Amino acid sequence: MGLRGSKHPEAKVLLLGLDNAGKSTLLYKLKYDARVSTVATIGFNVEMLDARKNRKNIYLTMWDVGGQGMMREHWKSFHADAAAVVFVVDSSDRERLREARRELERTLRSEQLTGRPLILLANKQDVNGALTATEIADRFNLRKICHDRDWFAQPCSASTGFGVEEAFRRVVQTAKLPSDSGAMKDNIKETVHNLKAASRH
Ligand SMILES: Nc1nc2c(ncn2[C@@H]2O[C@H](COP(=O)(O)OP(=O)(O)OP(=O)(O)O)[C@@H](O)[C@H]2O)c(=O)[nH]1
Ligand SMILES: [Mg+2]
Repeated sequence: MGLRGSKHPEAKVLLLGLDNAGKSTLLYKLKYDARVSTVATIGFNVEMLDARKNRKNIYLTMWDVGGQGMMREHWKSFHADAAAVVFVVDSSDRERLREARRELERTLRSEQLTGRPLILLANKQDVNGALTATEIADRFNLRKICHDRDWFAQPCSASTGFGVEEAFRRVVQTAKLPSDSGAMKDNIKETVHNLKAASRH
């Protein structure tokens, strides 16, 4: 049974990336097809999205975790049972690309994320001078650092909606569904439980 008491399988998807990358903007664009003005996320947002995969209805629980420095220490509390990692990059912020790459590499080293697919979103393509998805994939050396997992680099703009549907399709396509939906049923409760435990130490 799923979270809503439904028998549809659920898959947990992590939205990670530096602060200001556009994760929350993307989440609400996907959920409400609306341009929502955001404030920096202290903590996380979680939304469920309906999708179809292999001719079945599924739910994706999208975890949008704050990207500010102090929040990054908590990213690992969210890693367990992730079906895919979506790493959002501000393609117009060349000065922080190195920092973004470092955080991505750190994330991919997590044992709990072994073999999980990566979808790199080259966001803010509407900004003049933004790097392309291919340029970012090259600068991050994705071919090498993702040699042991599926990956895809997708250009998008969470503000205008350009590339957002395509990005979602890629996530659904590559997400590794749990073979038994029961294994995922308490994923929100479990993650919150882990977070509470981590904050006590
Ligand atoms: N031009 C442009 N601005 C965007 C785009 N996506 C997000 N933004 C803007 O970038 C800023 C940060 O967006 P957020 O979605 O709050 O960023 P975030 O990744 O959730 O940041 P944290 O919560 O701090 O981790 C906001 O002012 C957004 O309006 C985009 O595609 N194009
Ligand atoms: Mg946010």
